[in-house]
Amino acid sequence: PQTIYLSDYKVPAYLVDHVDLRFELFEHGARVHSILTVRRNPQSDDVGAPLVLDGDRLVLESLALNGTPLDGDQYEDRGDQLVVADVPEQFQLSVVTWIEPQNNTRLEGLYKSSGMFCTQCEAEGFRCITFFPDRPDVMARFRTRIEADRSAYPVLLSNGNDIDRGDLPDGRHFVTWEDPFPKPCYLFALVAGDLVEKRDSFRTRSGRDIDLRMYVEPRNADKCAHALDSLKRAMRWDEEVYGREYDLDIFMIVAVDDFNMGAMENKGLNIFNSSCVLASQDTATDAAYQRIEAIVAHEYFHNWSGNRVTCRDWFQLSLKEGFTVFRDSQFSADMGSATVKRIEDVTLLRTAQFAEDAGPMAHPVRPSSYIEISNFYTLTIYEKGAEVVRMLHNLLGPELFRKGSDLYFERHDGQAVTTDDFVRAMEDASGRDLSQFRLWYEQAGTPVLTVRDEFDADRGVYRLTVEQTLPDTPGQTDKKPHHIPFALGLLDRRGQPLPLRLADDDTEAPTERMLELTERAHTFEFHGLAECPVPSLLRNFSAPVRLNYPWTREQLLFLMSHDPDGFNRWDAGQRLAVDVIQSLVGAPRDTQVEPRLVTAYRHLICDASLDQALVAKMLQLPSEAYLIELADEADVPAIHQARERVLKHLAISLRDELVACYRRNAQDSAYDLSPLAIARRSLRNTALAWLLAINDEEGRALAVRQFRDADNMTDRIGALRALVNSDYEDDRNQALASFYQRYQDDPQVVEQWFSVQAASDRAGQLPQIRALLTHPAFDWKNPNKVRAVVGAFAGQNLAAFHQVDGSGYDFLAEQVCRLDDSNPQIAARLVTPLTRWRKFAPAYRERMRAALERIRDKPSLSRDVYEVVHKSLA
Ligand code: B3K
Ligand code: ZN
Repeated sequence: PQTIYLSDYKVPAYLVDHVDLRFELFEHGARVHSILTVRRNPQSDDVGAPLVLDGDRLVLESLALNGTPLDGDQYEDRGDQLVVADVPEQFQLSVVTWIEPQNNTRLEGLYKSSGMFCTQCEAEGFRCITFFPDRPDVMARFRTRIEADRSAYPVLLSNGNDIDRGDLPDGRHFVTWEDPFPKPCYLFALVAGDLVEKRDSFRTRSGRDIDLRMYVEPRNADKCAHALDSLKRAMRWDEEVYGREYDLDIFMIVAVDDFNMGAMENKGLNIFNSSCVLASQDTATDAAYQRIEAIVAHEYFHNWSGNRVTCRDWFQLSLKEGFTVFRDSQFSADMGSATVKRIEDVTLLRTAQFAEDAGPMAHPVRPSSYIEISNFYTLTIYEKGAEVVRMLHNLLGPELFRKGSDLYFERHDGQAVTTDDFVRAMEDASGRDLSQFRLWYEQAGTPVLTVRDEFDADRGVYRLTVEQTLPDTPGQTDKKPHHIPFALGLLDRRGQPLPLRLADDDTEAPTERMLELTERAHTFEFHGLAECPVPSLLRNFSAPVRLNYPWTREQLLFLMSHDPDGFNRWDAGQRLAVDVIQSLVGAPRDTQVEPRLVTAYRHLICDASLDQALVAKMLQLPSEAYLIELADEADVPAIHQARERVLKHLAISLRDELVACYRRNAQDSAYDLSPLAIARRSLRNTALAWLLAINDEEGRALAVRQFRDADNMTDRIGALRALVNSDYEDDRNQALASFYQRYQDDPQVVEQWFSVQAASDRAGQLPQIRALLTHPAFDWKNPNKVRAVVGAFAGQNLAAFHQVDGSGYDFLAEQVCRLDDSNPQIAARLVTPLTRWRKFAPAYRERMRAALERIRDKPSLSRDVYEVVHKSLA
């Protein structure tokens, strides 16, 4: 396979102003008629270039230029390209292709999902529908006519406004849609199906009424309210916080069961994975409700950050994704607990993105090459990209940042631009020099900050030295220092914030500062201090870096209860727990568990005056995945055991407190989704999980009762999970059977049922995983089911996956090879755990590598899997 380089970028030789599409949809295939209005690009110096259109698995039925059919010698159909030499300055090209959506298992282009037709065109799916210059800097106006059988497909949707509809012979009908906004073809969408429509409306701040419509299969009609409410909140928020108003008269959301990712921001017609949009109290957990709100907002926000202003090429993907993730995380922070949202984002970043950045697939936020762009929808592009935008927000402050985003949208509306254009708008609006900051887009790898300090009691000066180092990553060494916003505060021994005087005469000093690091090392001096302070560093995680400071356990305990920065309170607790667990890895069985950890957790559980949402997070021990990420050479069973030991020790020591916590947080009012109600559900389910981890009989009774009586999915599945992870085998099996019985007709709940088992080291050992794969509800064609079983096993059930005989790795390799032919995008994602092979102790490492080699040796490997496997082994 060929590598594509950013440095090879050239403006398109031809532009397409208008696309006229007509789809004839049948059960045995679809005919696509396309009329492109094309002209030479005046900006291109490629004079006389042939017209080159992309295509993938298309059957070309006819081709005409300005109405005249072309002979076979006037064009060349190369399979993945259609080349027409000798074209005039301006012309119309008519292309007819035949495709087979019913056989499309890759879920790219036009395909069928539970009886309906739908599309996924980002990044390069439009070329699976018709021949087209499939690149985001070609922006055209689309008109789309869809024709299909009226009774099987009463609903026919595409982007924009419906301008015409009517009947056709043979029980068929058509609807025509017109999108007035020029867009890249990756934003094209089509849906045809027997769907019910839920309507709502939104009045914009300028007084326009927008028609909101959600389309779902009839059985899901009662699961739309949350998405529609979330949408309205997002629309209002984007007006208030970014000054962005919606632009079309209709906004549509469609739910489909078979979808490669979470959702897609097609202009005016967002398509969602059912699991990321459908919710009811009985079927969706709190986490699902929050995920839905965030994703609905994310896709909606793309209407400006992505659609109105789009990417010039796919190397710029983070331009829209990093910015939009930042926007949706600000939104979620505003809708619920801001501290909890930050904790969740940082947990994902530090666990998974840091691991990616330290592994063989590490790449900059703006990559400089790729083989398959689908492989670059990564945590680095999304989450680190969002952190980069957040750092701009930290450096500029909210007002100048808003000035910058206004300028960006105004300057580039209707254009396809680059991350550099984004930074320039921020620069121009703020007057700040961001040239060094741009390195965040170019250099891969997570910077490491090492902090040292000393106190000069005679002078009352506290000296803080911060050094940054940048690890090498594939193809990048000797990196330059980054421009890093570094938020900090200092606390006195009673936990009071101290003024941060950078000079002796600094009288009005603030108690928190956003310092800026630009050199390899900086020393800051804080004056006028009577005692040595405790530093609170990198507050609210002001930059995506690894932070090293020689904290004592004393200091961490102090910060856990005193830091005014909620994020850092949580972080101090995590660092303490990590330290305690790490000190037990491989240690003799009788090594003591730090008694102060128990005291600290007791305080968290018992002090009802604390922010319960934060407490619920602070009680979560660092995950195995995070502990592995922190290890140099991970011994997974030893890490698993050490973590289990700490958890059980806490549960035994705090057994009565946990029972009291459970009872105090029992449901006492109607179900609601306030942050407090969510926190209380989280607390009672944590209490249950811990009690069952130590086979507590009372805990068992509580779990069985909660499982039976719960009026919401968070509690029902919380109890199920606790039982599944316990030694009470009969209760586990009964609960699993009754849960399945109750929800077998709801695919989104069955997914959860699969993943509770696959992620459990009790219910998810290899033979049980294999049994799940042959369960009647399992479906290889449905990515959610594959993720729920294979993904959850390899990504969450780490002790079961990392078997020293390599059987877990061989199992994964087998499933990757099996999926590679039918859905290469999903297959390539599943490889991820194996790509980290260098991280593990030698016996594991070698077997992981062997599994990768087996995948590599599969005949006719997809480009997607090829890239991941070859880069991992390089
Ligand atoms: N833009 C889409 C992702 C498309 C992935 C294509 N393989 C969803 C999103 O980020 O909003
Ligand atoms: Zn996105």
